[in-house]
Amino acid sequence: MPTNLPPQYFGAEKAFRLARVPEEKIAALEEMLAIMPKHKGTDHLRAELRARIAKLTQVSAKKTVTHRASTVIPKEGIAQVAIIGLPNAGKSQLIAKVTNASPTVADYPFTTHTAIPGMMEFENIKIQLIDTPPLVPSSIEFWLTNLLRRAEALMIMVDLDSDSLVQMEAITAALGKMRIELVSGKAEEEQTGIVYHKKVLIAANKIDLSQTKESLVALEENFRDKLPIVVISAKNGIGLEELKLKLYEMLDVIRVYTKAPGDKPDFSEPIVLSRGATLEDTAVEVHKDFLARLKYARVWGSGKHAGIMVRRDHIMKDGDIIELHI
Ligand SMILES: Nc1nc2c(ncn2[C@@H]2O[C@H](COP(=O)(O)OP(=O)(O)OP(=O)(O)O)[C@@H](O)[C@H]2O)c(=O)[nH]1
Ligand SMILES: [Mg+2]
Repeated sequence: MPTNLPPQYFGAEKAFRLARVPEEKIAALEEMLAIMPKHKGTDHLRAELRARIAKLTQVSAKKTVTHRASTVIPKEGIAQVAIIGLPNAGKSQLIAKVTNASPTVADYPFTTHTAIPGMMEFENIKIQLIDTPPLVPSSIEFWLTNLLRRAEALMIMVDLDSDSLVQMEAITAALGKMRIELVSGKAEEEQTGIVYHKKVLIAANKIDLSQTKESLVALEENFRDKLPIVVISAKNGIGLEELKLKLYEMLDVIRVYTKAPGDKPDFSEPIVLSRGATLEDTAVEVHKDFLARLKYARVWGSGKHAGIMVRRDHIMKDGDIIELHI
């Protein structure tokens, strides 16, 4: 039976081969396990990976007494976005404001010690945001590295109440050590297993405070041309709608709706696809059997189409409505 492993799997496998210490090996194996599709063809391979993780966990437990936190947060919604930043930047405050989670927000640094997921609603979709501990050398553990590498995108929380460039430098240095490189929204993502490319949105927080202008100007002058920036106050709710929109745009996805013949489409349940997805990709999302069974489809939307028949390689556009005929 074919295993149909996605390309990211081979990236994780390469990371495993390059890993030197048990914790790093475990992180790579867990990543491989999380990426691997679950079906009969992969049963054996998944069991093998679990056995290797169990063995390595014993080795690392003998060496260290620290408790190993669970490393993989199951993905929910259309994408997983990790919020990172230095202590006290307002990461937990943002999560508390825009998601259903309620992490502790406090005026002292190093409040957050674990990853806390929360769901953020935007129009008719949900995006999973993950609160993380501050990104300073003392709190970067393997599980955090693994989490950031697995996330679809990152959000950097900059505290405008202190020097934005110093923060950006510290954050990019920490990411560099994790072999994570930031790319602008448009760049092609390539998961080589040596360098992990991540799209990022910079959230410049605490704009409600009075002494923030200098820090914001410096941030914009240095990063505006390279990365998207949104100015917010997580506490007072300023700029949060724009933040949601920019995050959505950065994910570079489209929404397609299905309808049954003679019916109206259901706009509450979009099929979310990467930009450039074809009719075939859409059909598989609806049901895996549709790849073989699809006879033809009709498409409405994209400006000029009105129920025209399209081929399997037809590129879908945002807002398209399709009727699948099997
Ligand atoms: N004035 C102002 N204060 C904020 C804002 N966002 C967060 N804060 C305050 O900043 C402090 C730190 O907020 P947290 O959300 O706990 O920061 P964090 O980034 O999660 O901090 P760590 O968990 O230590 O990494 C708290 O006192 C918040 O009330 C904001 O938009 N404006
Ligand atoms: Mg926190």
